[in-house]
Order: sequence, then structure tokens, then C-alpha cells
Amino acid sequence: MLLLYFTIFTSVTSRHISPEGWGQAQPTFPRLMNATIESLTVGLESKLFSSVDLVIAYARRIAEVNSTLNVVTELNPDALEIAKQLDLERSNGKSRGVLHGIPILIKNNIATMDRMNNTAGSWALVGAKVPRDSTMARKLREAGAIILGKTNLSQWANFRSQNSSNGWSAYGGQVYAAYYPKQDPSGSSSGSGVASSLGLALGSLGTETDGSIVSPAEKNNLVGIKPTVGLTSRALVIPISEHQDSIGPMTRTVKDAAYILQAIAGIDPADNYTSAIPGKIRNYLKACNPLALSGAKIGIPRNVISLTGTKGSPELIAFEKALTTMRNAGADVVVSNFTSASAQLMSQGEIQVLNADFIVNLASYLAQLTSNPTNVKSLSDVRQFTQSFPLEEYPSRDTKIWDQALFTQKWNNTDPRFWKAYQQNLKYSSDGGLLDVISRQKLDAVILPTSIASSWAATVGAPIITVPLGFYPLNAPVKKNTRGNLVASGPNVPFGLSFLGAKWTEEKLIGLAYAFEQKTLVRNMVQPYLVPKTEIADVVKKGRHS
Ligand SMILES: *[C@@H]1O[C@H](CO)[C@@H](O)[C@H](O)[C@H]1NC(C)=O
Ligand SMILES: *[C@@H]1O[C@H](CO)[C@@H](O)[C@H](O)[C@H]1NC(C)=O
Ligand SMILES: *[C@@H]1O[C@H](CO)[C@@H](O)[C@H](O)[C@H]1NC(C)=O
Ligand SMILES: *[C@@H]1O[C@H](CO)[C@@H](O)[C@H](O)[C@H]1NC(C)=O
Ligand SMILES: *[C@@H]1O[C@H](CO)[C@@H](O)[C@H](O)[C@H]1NC(C)=O
Ligand SMILES: *[C@@H]1O[C@H](CO)[C@@H](O)[C@H](O)[C@H]1NC(C)=O
Ligand SMILES: *[C@@H]1O[C@H](CO)[C@@H](O)[C@H](O)[C@H]1NC(C)=O
Ligand SMILES: CC(=O)N[C@H]1CO[C@H](CO)[C@@H](O)[C@@H]1O
Repeated sequence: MLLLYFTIFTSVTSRHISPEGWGQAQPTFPRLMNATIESLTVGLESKLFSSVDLVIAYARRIAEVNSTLNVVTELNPDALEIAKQLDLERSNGKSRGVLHGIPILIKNNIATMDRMNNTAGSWALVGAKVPRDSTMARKLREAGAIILGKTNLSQWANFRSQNSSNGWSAYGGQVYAAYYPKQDPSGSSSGSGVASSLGLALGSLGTETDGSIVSPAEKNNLVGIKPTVGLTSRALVIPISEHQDSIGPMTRTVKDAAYILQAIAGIDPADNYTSAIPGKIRNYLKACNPLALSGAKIGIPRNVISLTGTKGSPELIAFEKALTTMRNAGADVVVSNFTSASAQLMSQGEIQVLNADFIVNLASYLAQLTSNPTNVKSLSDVRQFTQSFPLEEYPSRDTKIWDQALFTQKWNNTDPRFWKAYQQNLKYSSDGGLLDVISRQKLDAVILPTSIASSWAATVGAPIITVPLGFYPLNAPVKKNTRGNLVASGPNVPFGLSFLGAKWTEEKLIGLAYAFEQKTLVRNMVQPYLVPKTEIADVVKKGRHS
């Protein structure tokens, strides 16, 4: 795959043609709002600009919007040095991989062994050190990416409080999305969503337990992939649940998500869930076939939409239109109701699994720290710290999720009650749910509006990908979030369409999502109200030191 890619693109650059200007004599500067890995690579290869230029341009863009949107908690102080090294390697004819010299931001719960903090947005972990890079960070670096910085998030990946807001962390402040003033960025990968959407990096990594990639991806007009649990290693990522956590790309195009997923997927002895990956990692780039909808069989759980959708909403109207698009592209779209849906919606199974896993998984993350200034070792310690450290905004932002885990549920994932809850979650899916309809009706995927999609995949560790579907009309009412500090929906706010699949079928889902994206190009139809102005040309022309 890599070889094929580089052959194609070498022939492209030798003719000095850029993907955004086929037929022009000279490569052009891609606009950073919609630059792609391929367009940046062409520019880097042709020496029109360097990775140092890219790091400077992105850092300036972050500085332009960060005081309003609060997206990035810290820049990598070594990013320029790393870029210089990668530029040097490139000029010596060496390429580490498809991400060579491409700046990527990562969520502030994915650890790096460098000068950056990994906090999940909590002051309890500021200054804590890890023994090595997380596997995700290592794989990004091996593929040549520049880790540009860390993105703000819903604190503890939204697993602390019942009275907080998406995108708020004590350490990072409140993230806002850019399609409406004070827009709820959704979460918990909030900063990763806003950053990719505004071109503050080529793309970003997020993490998802249930919705934390696909939801901020939809609210920020992006593509997001939550891979099958175990396709991407969770080693040295601050956890919620080993049974549901997964790390994935958030990008402006399906193809860029495929490139990044290719770089980060794979077996890792430090996360033994990855040993379940069947066979070789698939070729996600090759999966990007514009004709993939032709002959595909796609299911719609109509009863899930009746139970959880908002009747007559712009999302549902756009969803119905999407069915026509898919049928016109040759897909067989059928009804595939989840007969277990009502029972699953009433069940406490998922929250019980998360509570139980968090107690154990958090303790094992903390046990790996090589330096731990606040000396927190357990969820009880973290809770005590949070309740007594003023910047954590307790009690206005409560700790009810932890209180429930520690004092109401009380048991963790070593308890027999855990297995009962977990097996029940699996059964909802295999007997009348997502995995059942996929196998019984021989579906390639199930589709749902993204706002009601994630849980059906999350509880069984199945993959999900969201692509832009539409946005609220200009006369839409402004609705606040429950805390009352953010605009949850309103004019211009984007939403997405999700493809859910059987485990390890990312290749299929990427194909369907790519074909849908290419047919619709919804991302280009809606613009943020706030766009950073710095472009690569400003850095190259005005000089790197201005
Ligand atoms: C982002 O904005 C916050 C709030 O203004 C600031 O504290 C932080 O240093 C900024 N980060 C970067 C990387 O500019
Ligand atoms: C990490 O946190 C410490 C303590 O707040 C701070 O001094 C340091 O600058 C942070 N690192 C980066 C790269 O921002
Ligand atoms: C997976 O790894 C964890 C710790 O790394 C270990 O406790 C557990 O027993 C392992 N499970 C299997 C099935 O190997
Ligand atoms: C599926 O669910 C919808 C909505 O609840 C219902 O109208 C329809 O009859 C169901 N179809 C089948 C085949 O059960
Ligand atoms: C999990 O529960 C068991 C049984 O109650 C207990 O021995 C163990 O310490 C708990 N683990 C954590 C990390 O709290
Ligand atoms: C939630 O936070 C808001 C804003 O600080 C506050 O007005 C409200 O009383 C809080 N609710 C609870 C139940 O603590
Ligand atoms: C870049 O975005 C603009 C505005 O959204 C759009 O018109 C243009 O077609 C996009 N270019 C590419 C190469 O996607
Ligand atoms: C780490 C960091 O930069 N935190 C800052 C983020 O923004 C808030 C304001 O919204 C500041 O108070 C934090 O210090």
C-alpha cells in the first residue's frame, strides 16, 4: 500500500502537478482549511514549502483562534526541531511513511514521553510522567508525523460529572466549536474536533468509549472513525473502559482518516485486546472506492429512529434524503429493526461496565506513571483531589459519576456481577441488535443519524464512522446544553451520518463512507463563523521569522 502510494505520487510530483491544480505548471499552496495529506505531501516533495513552514503556519493559526475557542492546551515545544529533522531526512531522499512531516494534534489523554503533559484535563495529572510514548504516539512518529500538541477535551473523557459541559476541563478551560458563537463542541474529543475542522493541523486523534469521536466529529463537520475495540492500542492512554475504549482519527476527509488509521492500527503486546485482530491489517486506503455503494446492502433500524430520533428534525430530513442518494448509487437499503432496542435503552448494563472498568483501568494507568506529583493512585484519590482543588470547580461540576461507581455500585470488573452486565450487553446486540441484523440480513453496514448512533456499536466494541450529512438551517432555534453555557444546536450547526459495522469491518465502512462523501461533499456546504487567516504562503513569503 505504501509503495503503491509513493509510486503514484512520485510520478505526480515529477510532473509538478498538485492535486488541487491538475494541469497547472506549478504546485500550489493548499488552503489549510481543506488541505489533505496528499496535497501537503506534494508541496513538501516539490519543496514549495517545508514541514518547518507547516509547523509555523499551524502554530499561528492556533494562536489566532485559541483565545476565543480554547482548543489546544499545549504546543509541543520540540515540534520545530522535529520538523527540521524530518525536512532534512526528506531532502536526503528518506521517507518514514505516509505521514512524513505532517503535523497532527492528539487528545490530551494520549501520553507522550516528551515535555508535554498528559492530564485528561485534570490538575491531578499535571507534571506526571510516563515511562515511554503511548503506542499511538509511537506509531504516529514512526509513520513520520509531527505531534504538534495536545487538544483540550471534556475532562476525564466526560466521565466525572453530571453537571459539566462538553469540552470543559479544569486544566484546559472550555472549548467552543466554530459554526456558531459559543457552540457546544460536543465531546469528549472536543479540541480534536475543532482543531481538525479549522485546519489547526492536518488532522487529529480522538478517543471514544461511546460517542466521543463521532459526536464531536459531527458537530465540527468532520469525518471520525471509532475503530473496533482492539484495532488501535490503548497502552498509555488514560482510560475509561478496556471493553469500550478505542482511539481513532478525526479528519476533514475519509481518505485522510484512512491514511491515519493505517498508521495507527496494529498488534501491540502492551494491549492484549489487539491480539484479536484477525489476519493482516486491511488496506484502508484502497478501500476508498467511489463506487463502494454499488451493490452494498445497508440496514436501517427504523424502530431505533422512532424511539430516539427527533421527529421532523433537520437531521432526520437529511437522513431520508441520504437514503435516496445511496439507492441512486446502487445500494440496497432495507429495514433492519433492532427488536432488543427498547430493552437495551432501559438497561443499566453499559454504565455498570464503565463504572467497573474505570476503577480498575484508571488504577492501572496511574500505576505506570514514573513521576506522579499529586501521588494519586486510585479513583478514590482522584476524587478526593478533585473535590479539594479549587480550579476543579467542585461542587458546581460535581463528581457524581465517580460517586456512583464507588459508593452506589461498589463493584469493579473482577466481580461476578460485572460478567453478568457485560454478557447482557453483548446479548442485546447478538440477539435482536446490531450484530444480529448484520449477520442475519447479510448487511454490509447499518446507518443512523450520528446523534443517535454510537451506543449500539459501543457496548459490543464494534466500529463506527461518521461523515458530514448536513447542517441546521439559518432559522433554526438556538438550544442550550443542560448546563446552560453552550449552544447545543442552532443555525449552521453541522450533523453527520454514521455507518456501523461488524467487528473488524473498517475496510467496508470506509468504502461506504468514502463513496457517500464523494457523492455529496457536504463538508464544503457549510462554513465556520471564525476561520484562522494564516496560510502556508504567509509563512513562506513573509519569512519564517516574522
Ligand atoms: C490556548 O488558550 C488558552 C486560553 O487562552 C491558553 O491558556 C493556552 O496557553 C493556549 N494554548 C496555546 C497552545 O496557544
Ligand atoms: C506541563 O505542565 C507544566 C506544569 O504546569 C508546565 O510548566 C509545562 O510548561 C507544561 N508543558 C508544556 C509543554 O506546556
Ligand atoms: C491482558 O493484559 C493484562 C495486563 O496487561 C493482563 O492483566 C491480562 O491478564 C491479559 N489478558 C489476557 C487474556 O492475556
Ligand atoms: C420497524 O420499525 C418501524 C418503526 O417502529 C415500524 O413501523 C415497522 O413496522 C417495523 N418493521 C418491521 C419489519 O418490523
Ligand atoms: C476490585 O475489586 C476487588 C474485589 O472487591 C478488590 O480486591 C480490588 O482491590 C478492586 N480493584 C481496584 C483497582 O479497586
Ligand atoms: C450545575 O451547575 C450550574 C452552573 O454552575 C448551577 O447553576 C447548578 O446549580 C448546578 N446544578 C447542580 C445540581 O449542582
Ligand atoms: C476547499 O473548500 C472550499 C470551500 O469550502 C471549496 O469550495 C473547495 O472546493 C475545497 N477544495 C477542495 C480541494 O476540496
Ligand atoms: C493548560 C492551559 O493552557 N490552560 C488554560 C486554558 O484556558 C483557560 C481559560 O479558558 C485557562 O484558565 C487555563 O489556564
